[in-house]
Amino acid sequence: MEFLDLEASDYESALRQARSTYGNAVRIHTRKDFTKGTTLSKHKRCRITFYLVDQKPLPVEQQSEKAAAFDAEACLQELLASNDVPHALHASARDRVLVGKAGHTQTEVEVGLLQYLFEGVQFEDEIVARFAVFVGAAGVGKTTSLIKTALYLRARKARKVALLTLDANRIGSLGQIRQFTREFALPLFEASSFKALAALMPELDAYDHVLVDTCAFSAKDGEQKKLQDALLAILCAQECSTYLVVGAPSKESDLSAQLQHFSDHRLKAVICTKLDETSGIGNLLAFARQSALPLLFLTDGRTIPDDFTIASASYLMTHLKGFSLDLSQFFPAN
Ligand SMILES: Nc1nc2c(ncn2[C@@H]2O[C@H](COP(=O)(O)OP(=O)(O)O)[C@@H](O)[C@H]2O)c(=O)[nH]1
Ligand SMILES: [Mg+2]
Repeated sequence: MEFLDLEASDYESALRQARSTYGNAVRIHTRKDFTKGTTLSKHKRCRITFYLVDQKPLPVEQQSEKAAAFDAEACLQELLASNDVPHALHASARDRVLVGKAGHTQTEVEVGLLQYLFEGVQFEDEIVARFAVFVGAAGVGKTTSLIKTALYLRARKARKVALLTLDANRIGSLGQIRQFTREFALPLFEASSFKALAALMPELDAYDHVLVDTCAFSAKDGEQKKLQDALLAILCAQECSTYLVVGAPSKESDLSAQLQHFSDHRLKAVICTKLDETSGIGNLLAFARQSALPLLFLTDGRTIPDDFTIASASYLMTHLKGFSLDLSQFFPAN
């Protein structure tokens, strides 16, 4: 299959341009939103990667044969597989989508599956609490997302934001967050003891939001984990929300294991990273529904601050594969 790229000012324009050249044969593979230009004159761009499906018109008699021969079951199975929907859900998806009558059309199958996939998936678009703690497995993208979130709150919401790391004992991670905060001129506070945290509290009062970076300790790091949990308890006695950061390429069972692992924290919402590295979002949607936690932010690349967006059904739909419908019509872009 050949993939084509096209860049425009936004997703809708890119899609329109692709359609004006290739008609309804266009199927979106991935979408990338980014900004171009210098600090003084930045403008938003969107690059779509798409492929074409065979749209040769059939003679009228073949068209009706084809319509009669449309295999709804096979179509559904293909969509479930190409979007990495967990196998455990295939039977319930089939029951929901193909229920009621024989001879479903392709549109009915696709609309039914969309409804099934997004049913119960909740979204949130704001950080309200003063302390926002990011927890999640090592390497999932907590620190990177923390910086992107801080820049988003500062630039788009005009909030006064500081970063606080409780990960101050590990030289590598401390170096990384110091470098980022220097580069983006964000205030950074470091605390790895009660005394240090207590001393910082009056200064932290000056900020609308303090975003808190943590370290993912395993069971064998018992003492360090206890200390971090105790420091977090001090913050959570204040106005505090905890966000679980997960990676989109993980299987639904691994995502659920992460949820279990961090269940001691009262989780407010999920931030999902690495959408650019996943082959399908079925696992993520299944997890979002099953966890009953809203999705807050999504990231789809390493670039700070560009590869970051507020979670929405319209954005996630651009990561679905194999649909013939124009998915942009289902959920207008934010
Ligand atoms: N491809 C991709 N890489 C990411 C994304 N977010 C973070 N990363 C990379 O993942 C690695 C670990 O990120 P980091 O923020 O240090 O993870 P942490 O250990 O959870 O704090 C780094 O190399 C990041 O550049 C993303 O959305 N997409
Ligand atoms: Mg980190």
